Amino acid sequence: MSTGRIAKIHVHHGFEPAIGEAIAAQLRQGMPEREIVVSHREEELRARIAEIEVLLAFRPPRGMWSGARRLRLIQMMGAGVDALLPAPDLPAQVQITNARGLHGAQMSEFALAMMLALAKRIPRALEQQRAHLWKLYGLPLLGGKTLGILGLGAIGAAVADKARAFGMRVIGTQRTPREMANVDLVVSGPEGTERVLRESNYAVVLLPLTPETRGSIGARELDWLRPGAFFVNLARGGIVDEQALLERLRSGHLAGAASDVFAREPMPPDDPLWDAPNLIVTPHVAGLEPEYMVRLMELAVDNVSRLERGEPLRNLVDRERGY
Ligand code: OXD
Repeated sequence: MSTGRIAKIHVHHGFEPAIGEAIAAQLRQGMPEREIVVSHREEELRARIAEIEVLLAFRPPRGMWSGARRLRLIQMMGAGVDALLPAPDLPAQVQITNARGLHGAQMSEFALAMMLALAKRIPRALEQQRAHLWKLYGLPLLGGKTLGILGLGAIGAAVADKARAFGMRVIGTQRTPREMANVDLVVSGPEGTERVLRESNYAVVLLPLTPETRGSIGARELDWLRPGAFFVNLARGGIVDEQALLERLRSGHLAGAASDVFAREPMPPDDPLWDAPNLIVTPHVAGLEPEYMVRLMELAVDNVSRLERGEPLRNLVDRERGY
């Protein structure tokens, strides 16, 4: 493992320049002795790739790593590494770390916010308010209902804790099932997914996007949900078949859904999902909260120091598994 002082840190968000600048500003405070270089455009990053030792990235461009001769660490800015992996051209010595563990608080609040908004029909209330319309409607409970969480990691655990406070029964899937506080049943594999979906009144997807999970929630899986169920995707658009979701919202099989992530981001203005009945669309914001950049900076500072000292890094990603 190569060690040695790292003088420059490179940042590339690849999606939202303001976020790249925000993390760069934090890094300048957290490691004032190092130079922080931001590349907003892909061409800038490509032009610099041979000199980069440490890169903070969210959506790095594909197929540019063979020239990354000095690269030692890619610290991903989010928990997901699907924008980077698989990367067959990435030199073997490059370590990849992600930001897992930083999202539990804000994403669990967001998951509950979406479940409550759907159950309590907040979009309908706002529509009626805009139309000055006074008309009553029924509102299902969360209490006593079953919440199925696909992908019970750190975020799923935080969602389970909050759902339990609402009196929900919580079940979910995990690659290797282990007992979890506030989760009544943890299962794995395709049979586990089927069981969870069949029993759920509310389903929340929190899986990483990997070759294994891509497209894994299609028409068949959505049909396993009980008629009138609510579906929330906070993971990645590529996991869910969007056409199948649209059809099940149009048919009323699903009473409602919320999605923060889409196959195409930013979602083009002509995408039919914008107008899907009972779908709440949010622009990939569930993981953002004001303190996130500070916590991400602290993780990056720690990992750069560990790298210099030749110590094991935090949040190392398994390249084969893709998370
Ligand atoms: C993430 C995200 O991967 O915010 O963390 O999408």
